[in-house]
Amino acid sequence: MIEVKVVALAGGTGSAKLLRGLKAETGSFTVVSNVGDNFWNHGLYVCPDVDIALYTLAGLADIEKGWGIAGDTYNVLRQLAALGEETWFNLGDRDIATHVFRTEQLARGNRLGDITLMFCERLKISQRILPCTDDRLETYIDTELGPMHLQEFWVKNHGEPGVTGVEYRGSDGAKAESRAVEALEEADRIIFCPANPVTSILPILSVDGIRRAVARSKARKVAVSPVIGDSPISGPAGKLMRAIGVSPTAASVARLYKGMVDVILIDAADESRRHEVEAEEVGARSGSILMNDRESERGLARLALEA
Ligand code: FO1
Repeated sequence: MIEVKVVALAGGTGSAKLLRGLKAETGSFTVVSNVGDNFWNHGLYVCPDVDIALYTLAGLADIEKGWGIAGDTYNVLRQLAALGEETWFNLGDRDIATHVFRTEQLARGNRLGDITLMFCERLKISQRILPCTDDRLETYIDTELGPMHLQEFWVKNHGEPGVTGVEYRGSDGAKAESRAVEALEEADRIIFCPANPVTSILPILSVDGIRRAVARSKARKVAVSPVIGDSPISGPAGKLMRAIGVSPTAASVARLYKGMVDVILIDAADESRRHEVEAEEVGARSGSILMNDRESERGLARLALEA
């Protein structure tokens, strides 16, 4: 076991796999989660990136699907459909319990950070998961059909509309979660999990207090590339990176994280392109970054802990 104070910036499926690897390799760490994909659905507050981290570290996640609880059923959703409601967002029955609990706690005046720590305690998770902010911060995609929330773009419209830009609504006034800031400032190592930079990591860094804490921290800062060659490992990263004017390559990821990270882990297949990353004044290490089983998750966690 390697004992260092580790903070992981996380959002989405790739991140969840690395979190599972980190859990196996180092007992305690703090996750600072994206909240830009949070939204209201059927009167419930849904926090997909917080929840995939919770479910993963509680051993409940449907990690291959990338969201929700393994083996969940969809009775509530079917009944909502029978009542004529829109059910394009597949909330499982057990997953709904999470959103009911969270929504009720918010209605009682509790903050998202405190509620997330309550989940950690009640689901017996020994790591800490914190949202980057308690405030409302939402990723909106500017499309040919007009601006739409990330979930409306990705899930309802299958990521199909043409994209012209991305906005992090609310980021200007969003206050960084205080324990997340403290953890970043005290960290020995900050790991940027492999995730779509545009929809998972940049929204976290759009919170001024988080960005400053990362920049100020004396920690070794390591990012895992979510791209191999010219292809993102999963999801809509390619389309969204191109929409903000960068090509989906490890070098572009380096440019987006410049000044924030010391080194990027790139895949061994990209070894010949290492100089492109280094040209962005970011260090590069190569190794096997694809996670297709528990062993490769642990292997990548070790690389991220040692790079
Ligand atoms: N993604 C989908 O592509 N389709 C879904 O129906 C869907 C449901 C869903 C329910 C709960 C949840 O926490 C996440 C869910 N996701 C679904 C994933 C989510 O849309 C995004 O992949 C994340 O927000 C990106 O990190």
